Amino acid sequence: MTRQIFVLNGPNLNLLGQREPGIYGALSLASIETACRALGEELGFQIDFRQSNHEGVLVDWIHEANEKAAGVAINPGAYGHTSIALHDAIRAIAVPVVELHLSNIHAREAFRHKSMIAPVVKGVICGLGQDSYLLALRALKTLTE
Ligand code: CA2
Repeated sequence: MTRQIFVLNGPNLNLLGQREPGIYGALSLASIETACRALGEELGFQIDFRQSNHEGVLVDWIHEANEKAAGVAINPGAYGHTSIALHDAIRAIAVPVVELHLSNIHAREAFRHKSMIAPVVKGVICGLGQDSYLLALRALKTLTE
């Protein structure tokens, strides 16, 4: 059975590969999407990969995931550090959510050490670049079985 998985990306992640390769790697978001689709196929997932710079759009997509998807992998970008709205949205849905970050947020500025959504997700993966996305999908495989 093929399950749909939402892979959601927050603000500024559309800029990946263009700047700050030392922190985020040289890959573009499009190439990460391609890798997610390839692994998704292997795992029996149909990947719905999206990015928005707008907090409310991410909230709407989390609600939509509860209707249409078996699980969510989310890189909330900087909203992960600030957004009570994302916390509440994730808390309100029944499907499993995995938080991920490309960089190791704990090895960076103090303001990145706190995640507002960490208490309401199944697990958090960070610091592994593109592999953070792929490991989140592998975790969702187990979580949705
Ligand atoms: O490490 C991650 O994946 C982050 O979620 C990325 C966010 C950052 O605010 C989080 O603390 C950690 C920022 C994404 C911005 O990406 C850029 C890419 C290229 C140039 C500038 C920003």
